[in-house]
Amino acid sequence: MAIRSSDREVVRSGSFAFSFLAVVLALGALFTVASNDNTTSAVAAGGTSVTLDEYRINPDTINVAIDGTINVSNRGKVSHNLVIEGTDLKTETLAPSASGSLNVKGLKDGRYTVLCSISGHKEAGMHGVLIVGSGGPEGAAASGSTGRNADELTAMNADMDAMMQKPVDAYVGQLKGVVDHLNSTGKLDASLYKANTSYGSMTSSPLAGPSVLEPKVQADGTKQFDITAQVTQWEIEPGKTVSAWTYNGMVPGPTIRVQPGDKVRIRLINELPQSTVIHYHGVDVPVEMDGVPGVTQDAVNPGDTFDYEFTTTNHPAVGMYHSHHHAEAQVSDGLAGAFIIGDLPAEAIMGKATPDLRLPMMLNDAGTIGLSLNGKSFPATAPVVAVAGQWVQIDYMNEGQLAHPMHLHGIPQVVIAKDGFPLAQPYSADTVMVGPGERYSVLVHALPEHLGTAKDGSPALGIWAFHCHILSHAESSRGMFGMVTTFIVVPATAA
Ligand SMILES: [Cu+2]
Repeated sequence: MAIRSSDREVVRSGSFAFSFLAVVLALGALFTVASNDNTTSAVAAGGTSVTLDEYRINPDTINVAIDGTINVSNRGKVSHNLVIEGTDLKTETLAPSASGSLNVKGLKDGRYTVLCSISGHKEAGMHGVLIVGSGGPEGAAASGSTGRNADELTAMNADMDAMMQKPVDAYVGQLKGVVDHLNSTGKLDASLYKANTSYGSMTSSPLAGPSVLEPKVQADGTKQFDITAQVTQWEIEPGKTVSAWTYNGMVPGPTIRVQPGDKVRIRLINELPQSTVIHYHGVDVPVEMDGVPGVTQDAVNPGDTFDYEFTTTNHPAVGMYHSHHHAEAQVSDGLAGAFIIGDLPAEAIMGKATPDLRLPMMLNDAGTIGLSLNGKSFPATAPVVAVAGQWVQIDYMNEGQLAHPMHLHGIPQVVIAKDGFPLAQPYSADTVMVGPGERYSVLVHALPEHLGTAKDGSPALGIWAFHCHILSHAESSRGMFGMVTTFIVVPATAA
């Protein structure tokens, strides 16, 4: 039985899959076009520059003049080379940071395959197309024994598309239980979301963001939060597990939510192999509690415990708690979480005091965690799900080392606060640039007009791509990865 609004079918898995794939494929197409525009190398008199890293040849379409030279640098962490398939032309094996050059003398006008011949690297993604001169007759090779003809290039493109589809399928697979239930009962049951990666110690649904830590309330009313810093195996994307440095076994750490005027004790238990501290970023605390080793306190040694005690201010805050010791590694590897005091004033916009869903979205781009949203890389990222009519507040928190322009397709983001300070004049944007250390709080109003349309004209799920718009943070020659998710609008009848 399908979902019905009076007698109309409003959600069907077919329309779900169709609209989702349409969105994602359109996104993919956009990225592919932009990527080709941006990464096809120019043919310069001084030679063409190519970089190698894990596991890409950049650009993956290389133009070089007849008898020209390709300058190759290894920017990766392991050795690579660049080989022109079917010829004996190749660079020597380049150690990390090493450079070499490759002269294409003797190659005819045409298209060739380039790759890294070190075992496993081609399969991991290190292959590309080399266009010598004009690319040969009819834009394809047919040139000599080494070029690619049009059929071979078409097959290569089909292979690439199939590879890029795999992460999309893995992402969509997480939603199958929710969609099947919608179709059979007409109701949204987010608990049927089946994440394609392990969330370790996290207790709540990934759809609600990092779980909120319950305090131990003491006799004097103090809210005590026990935070154990420890090394945890964390699955970033399906099949890829890294050594993360975590608070309470999850990335980001559990969200700490308190109210203005609360007496708070954060008990840091250090089970890491290094000293650490906690700094309260964007939260007003006495200087002794500010968590800067050697300045406001001694670093907390492995095996030791430290209590941070303060009374929260009488105004809301959108803060973060994170390491301030060897932080370029400790925070990048996962030691960060949201610290939220109260609610931002937004009644004038929403017509009610609090949003239907409030979701911290932690951005990271470095360390063992890498490019990620709330500790996961696409296709492991969780979507944001809202019923038409609902308001969602997203608190972006950038714990990375780069700025990230967070772009939501289709629905405006109303920016209501910067670093937890309410804006006198909230403004709408489709892309919000979030620099390292910054927090932007935005409201997204899901409306019926943001739903999709099924083939029979009835409303279907509206699935909107939601990603960092630095394209190399979201797309690669292997498909979408990193800072990509979706915002899904569900018909109100399903609530
Ligand atoms: Cu980015």
